[in-house]
This record gives sequence, structure tokens and C-alpha cells, in this order.
Amino acid sequence: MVKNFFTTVFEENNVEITVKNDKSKDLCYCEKTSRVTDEKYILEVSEKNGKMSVDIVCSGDKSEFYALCDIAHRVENGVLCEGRFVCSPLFKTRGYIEGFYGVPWSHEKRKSVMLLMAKNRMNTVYYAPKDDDYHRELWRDLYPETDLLKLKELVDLAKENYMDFYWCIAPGLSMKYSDPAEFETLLEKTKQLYSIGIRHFGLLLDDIDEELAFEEDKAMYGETVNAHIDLIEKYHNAILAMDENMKLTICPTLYNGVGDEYYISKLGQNISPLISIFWTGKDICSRELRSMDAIKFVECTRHKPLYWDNYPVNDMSMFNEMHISPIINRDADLWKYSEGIISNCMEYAECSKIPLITFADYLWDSESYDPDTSWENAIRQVVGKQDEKKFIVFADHLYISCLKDEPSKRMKKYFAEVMRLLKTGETEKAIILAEKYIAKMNEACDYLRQDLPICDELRKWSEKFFVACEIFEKLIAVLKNKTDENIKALYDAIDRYDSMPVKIAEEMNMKLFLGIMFGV
Ligand code: LTM
Repeated sequence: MVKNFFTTVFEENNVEITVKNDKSKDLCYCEKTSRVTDEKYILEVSEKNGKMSVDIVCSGDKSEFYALCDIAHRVENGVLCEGRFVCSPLFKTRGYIEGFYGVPWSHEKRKSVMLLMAKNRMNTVYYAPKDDDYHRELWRDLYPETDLLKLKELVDLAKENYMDFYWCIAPGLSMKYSDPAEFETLLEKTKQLYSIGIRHFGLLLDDIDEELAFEEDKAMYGETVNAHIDLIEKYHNAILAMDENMKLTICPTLYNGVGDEYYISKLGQNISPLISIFWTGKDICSRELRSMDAIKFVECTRHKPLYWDNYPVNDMSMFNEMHISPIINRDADLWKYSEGIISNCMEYAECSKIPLITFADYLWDSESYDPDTSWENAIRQVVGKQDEKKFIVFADHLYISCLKDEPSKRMKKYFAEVMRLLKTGETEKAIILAEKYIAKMNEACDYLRQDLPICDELRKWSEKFFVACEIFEKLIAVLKNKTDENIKALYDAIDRYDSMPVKIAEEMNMKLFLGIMFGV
């Protein structure tokens, strides 16, 4: 499927590709990151008789796949140019997790997100939907055959697309750590997943009681951290006994903070250095991730953090927000002090793709990452070139999240100019500019009214955007003709808008407009 995609792109754009295998140090080692790698490639691009030709030099299938993804991307964006490009990622682990509360993604959505993220050169996917009962509530029960077959399909797809597929289990809601039968049950379940090809496991102990629940556990371990160390170590040894290449990631019960807290530093220091530890940063939803904080974490736990980045997730108290803006405020040199970043998604799979692509860009090359360019690239990939501009007008209105309070620069500039004109009494000019903007908003509305998966996911937010559009239209009517009837119609629309609980970004501007016009 992916191969077909490449062939079509290259044929349609008259690009010739040759591949040369080279297993020398030049291709298997990255000086900058000091890592042995199977992800590095060199592109030698030249133009011969009006035809672009690209020689790929790479060490194997994975780097060849990344090279093809890269070339296809350059071709589609019209930026394939002559030169020699040496490419390898800065972050070692680049991925996403289905780790939210809410309706788990459908099987089809899972496949579609995985394919897209593989094409954007992410290399890891974690399966941990909080509301898949077999992952958490019913962790003891084996998957029914039909569910298992679907998981197998995902594992196979991940392999074909060079992604490590981590299947996670979260037994902490009810497990009696001191009971050997409970551990055996955990292993039985693990063996079921092993049987379908899973070699990467996650043991998640987040969002459970910090205190031990059973008297037997208290008697045996005294403290929760001792029970967790014992469970993690036993589990790690058991899976290594099944297969020495197995990988384990754990999520501690305390998963945010400074890293020097008693629980996490003791846990980190007493589990194998081969185990990866999830960490969400200073906060559960961290506005920023700083290298200095990662360094502290390493000092205290003797593990580099593997960030579980709670963006774009919008579950629990965030359910009225739609997080489609790009990832920001992660240090450019964080790759040196962390294992990588795993982005926790929204239950809205289509919408999640947009910020996920910006994560992929940041993780591949955080040092030249530009959020705005990456965001436009992401929107282009998800909604298509033909609708990109329309979508951005709406997306600008959702440019708010736990990461920042500022609206989008583009929108801010527009509104600032309209307001300036109103303030200086240049009402005519203000109206012309506002009408131009409303025309764009209306085009966005036409796009959003379609029966497309992404539009369905956005319905709650687009309904409010439609009302915002009405308000702007009624505002212009008032500017043109300040009758009681026009003013009432405007206020009615504003009341309707205010009664809608979802968050979009232009409330602020609305109030400013009214302030200028009516002095309220
Ligand atoms: O962040 C972690 C480790 N666990 C949970 C997530 O499952 C949840 O999606 C996010 C956001 O609400 N918060 C958590 O604490």
C-alpha cells in the first residue's frame, strides 16, 4: 500500500529513484547523536534533462523507507532541489500513545494513524486506551479471538512500517502485588500478546491509588514503591526469559514533578537501566519541557526520561477544548537528555493527526523545527492541498490549548488592523477588511459542513464557529446601520454563542469589538 503510494508520487512527478546500499560507518552511525542507527540516509539529488533524479544511499530497509518518505514529501511540497542531504533523526524514540480516557479509536482509525505517522518517520506506537477493558479494568481476562486478530493486524502493520508496537497493560487498579497467582495471571495475558508477535510491552501504573490497598501487600512491602519495584523487576525478568530482545516501558504512579521525589528516585534507582520510564514533565499536561529538568531527572533516577507528552490529549476536564495547534515549548536540545517523546492523543483520531505530524517534525529535527511551517504542512497532509487554506481559517480559531493562551498570529494581526481602523474612525475601511475576513470564514464553514470524518469530529467546535460567523455579519450590519433591530440581532447571536460551552479562540476579540463600538 505504502509502496504504491510512493510509485504514484514519483511517476506523476517524473522523479527517478535509485537505491544504493552501504553498510559502512558513514551510514550506520550518527556523529552528532553518537548513536548507531538504522535510520540514516543520504539523498543525492540532481537534475538531468529536466528530470529530477535522486540517488538514495542507505544501510537497509528502514532507512530506505524513510528516504522514500522524505523524497515524496519534498516532491509533494515542491521543494525537491539539487544537492546532497545527509539525514538522520535527533530523537531516538519518536511516537504516539493511544492513552486517553474516552472512546477508544476504531480499528480502521488505528491503522490510518499508524500509516500516516510511519510516513512522517515516527518509529513507535503505544497501545494503551484507558477504556479498553482488557487493558485496565479487566486486565486479568484474555482477549477474545476477534479482538486478538485485530491486534495482530496492528502488530503486523507496525512491523511492515518499521514501527515498534508497544502493547500496554495497567493492572494497578486491583492487583494484589504479593499474590504469586496474580503475577501468573499477568504473565498468561502477556503470553497471549506474545503469541501474536508483540515484543514490546508497557506496564502502566498511572492513575491508581498511591497507597497499597491490601493488608498482605502492606505486610510484605511496607511502601507502594517497594511493591512496584518488585513487580516491575519480576515482570522484566519474566519477559526477558521469554525472549531476550523484549523491551519494557513502565509508567510510574508518580509520573510528573521534578524527578527528585522519593517514590520516583527510589523506583528509578532500583529497576534495570534497560527499562524505559515514562514521565510527563513538571506537570501532568506540561506547558514546556526543558532540558534542565530532564538532566535533574537523569541525576535522580539514573534513567533518561521517556516523555509521555500530554498533548494533544483533551480528555477529562479538557473535553471542551480541541487541540489541533502545533507542539511548542519543547527545548531544541531535549534529544540529548531524554529517550524520546510519546505524544498522548485525543479520542478524535483524525484531528490528532495534525499535532502528531508536528511532533514528528520536531522529533526528527528539533533544532530546525518551526511550529508554523510544520503546522501548515500537517494541515496540508490531513485535509489536502485543495482545502488547506479554508481549513486554516477555522484552525486559527482553535489555536489555544494548555500550551499557550495567545491566539494565532495571523488572526491577531487581522483583528488588530480592523480594530485600529475602528478606533481611528475609518469605519468604511474596517468594514471592507472585516467583510473580506467573513468571506474566508464562510468558505471555511462550507468545508466544515461536509460529511467527512474530520468534519464530524469537529462538529461541536464548528457549530460555535458558525455562530461566530453570524456575529461578525451582524456586527457589520450594525456598523453600517445602527438600528435597535440590528443591535438586538447581534446580542441574540452573542447570547447563543456564550451559551455554547466548547472553547474557540475569538471570544476575546468579540468583546473587544463590542467595547470599541459601544463602550461596554
Ligand atoms: O498522563 C498519564 C500518565 N496518565 C493519564 C492519561 O491517561 C490522561 O490521558 C492524561 C490527560 O488527562 N492524564 C493522565 O494523568
